[in-house]
Amino acid sequence: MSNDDKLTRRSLITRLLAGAGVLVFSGCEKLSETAWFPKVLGLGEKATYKIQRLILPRKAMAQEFTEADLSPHFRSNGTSMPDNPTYKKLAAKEFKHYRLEVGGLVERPLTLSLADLRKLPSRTQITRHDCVEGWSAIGMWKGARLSALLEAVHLKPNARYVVFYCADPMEEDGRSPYYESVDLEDAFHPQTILAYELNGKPLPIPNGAPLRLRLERQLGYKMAKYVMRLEIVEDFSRLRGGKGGYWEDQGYEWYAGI
Ligand SMILES: Nc1nc2c(c(=O)[nH]1)N[C@H]1C(S)=C(S)[C@@H](COP(=O)(O)O)O[C@H]1N2
Ligand SMILES: [Mo]
Repeated sequence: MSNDDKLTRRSLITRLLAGAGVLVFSGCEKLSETAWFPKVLGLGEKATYKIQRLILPRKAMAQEFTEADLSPHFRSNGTSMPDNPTYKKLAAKEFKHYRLEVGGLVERPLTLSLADLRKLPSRTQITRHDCVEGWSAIGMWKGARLSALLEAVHLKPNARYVVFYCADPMEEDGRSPYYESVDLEDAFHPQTILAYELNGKPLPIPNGAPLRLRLERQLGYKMAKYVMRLEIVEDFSRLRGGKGGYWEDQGYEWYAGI
């Protein structure tokens, strides 16, 4: 890259930061408003991701609410009952035989029951869920801190992303499940939890029982429900569509920042 190129890029980023700052700090509530931001600027998702990282302090917390703010009903979106015989058997026994598998680039692969997950350090948070389809809901989530789980498995030095594989098949062949991924920075964020409770009760099936990801600084589609397996990877090259998630493979942003 020539010096001129560098200068142009730098001033472009400065201008983007100024513009984005207005969006981020003017209390922009609607996701649709952030959804167009990268598109209007004509930049790819990598730029958006980098800019998000520049604007927001690395450990910025998503807003939290009080019990008075809870939505009377937390709706379900996407799958509300996985069409998967193995899942249905687990559900019939109230997930007593459910096991979360954690593997990939780890020194100590683990298999955890719900009781094991409940023994991990937990966090409870009242947050707003924003779906790209234009609805929001506030719920109280309790779950295991993903950071605690990742510390327990001892990541290998080349570990970069956590991939979440779900129980719901997304194609008629019944084989390709819903899946998602996050980088380690988001994985270790204090509000990133594997939730097993919603509003003080075991997570209902329509909302992802027995375990779903809460990733509060990103959009709803990142928050994998019916999580069965975690795989730690270095890149997405061996994942199905190579883009890091079911919706990403159809063209959605990988970093769905709010
Ligand atoms: N496994 C799985 N996870 C999923 C989905 C899905 O269809 N299957 N839908 C996503 C979308 S688009 C949203 S908005 C939220 C919906 O969560 P809810 O059903 O608890 O409202 O889950 C996300 N995670
Ligand atoms: Mo969504």
